[in-house]
Amino acid sequence: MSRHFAVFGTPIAHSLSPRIHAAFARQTGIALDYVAIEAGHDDFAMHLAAFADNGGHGANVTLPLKESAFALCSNTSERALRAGAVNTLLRDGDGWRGDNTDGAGLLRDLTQRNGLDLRGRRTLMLGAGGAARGIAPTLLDAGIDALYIVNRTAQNADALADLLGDPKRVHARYLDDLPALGEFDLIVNATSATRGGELPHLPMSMVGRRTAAVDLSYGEAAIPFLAWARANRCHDAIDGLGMLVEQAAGSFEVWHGVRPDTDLVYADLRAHTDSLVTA
Ligand code: SKM
Repeated sequence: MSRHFAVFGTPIAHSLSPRIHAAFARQTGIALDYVAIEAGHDDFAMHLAAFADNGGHGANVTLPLKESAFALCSNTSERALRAGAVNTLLRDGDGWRGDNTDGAGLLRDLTQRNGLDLRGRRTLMLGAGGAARGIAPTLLDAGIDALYIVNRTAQNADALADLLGDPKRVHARYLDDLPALGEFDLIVNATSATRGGELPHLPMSMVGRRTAAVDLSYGEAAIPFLAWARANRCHDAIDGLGMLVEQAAGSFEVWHGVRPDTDLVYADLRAHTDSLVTA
């Protein structure tokens, strides 16, 4: 019997999650269907309830719904609780169990696929929304030296810093403070602002000898930040495609108890997105 899965968010038409999960299903011989469902803040709960009524077994949640998803879970994993955000839902009785595989996905991509050692890195994270919340606890656990959170709305940066509860290492700052903050070894763009092609002014003084610049998005959306990283000679410029595949493998494991191999799926997606960007 084929189990039902979906990804919720907006905009969702270009999500690669259906393609990734179909590939994992072929690889593991597990029968499933996985569709993309357009949903915003106003209608997410309604769409999710309809999905559950139709036998929905599990779902991913993306922008801008990760915090709303957290709020409607009947229980959550430890990592979702720390993030206050959920990207993976699993049907649990009459409710949903929430998990978050974003942080582990990013960590795997950076350390295993890209060979980065995160320990001791002075880190800047742009953004304090659902994506930022998912990855911040993992970066701290991976041994980064300090985490500066900078967000257009300073209140959100403060709230995330409070949630993380590590005041010696975590600092919320304003965009205007960037020129005074010195060099960073890791700069993570976790904002969605650059999807609209808008990049805040990022001073060159942030770039040091081994700065790795990482955008959590991929394809067109990652172009402005990665172009800035290359123009300013960052040591590494990494997009979010590898993280996307790894977080999907994490969700797949939560739902099916099997961890799929990600290398071939990543190679397929890389060719696919490169062809779209250069088209
Ligand atoms: O966290 C992931 C989410 O699970 C799926 C997704 C997508 O389909 O684009 C992106 C990320 O937010």
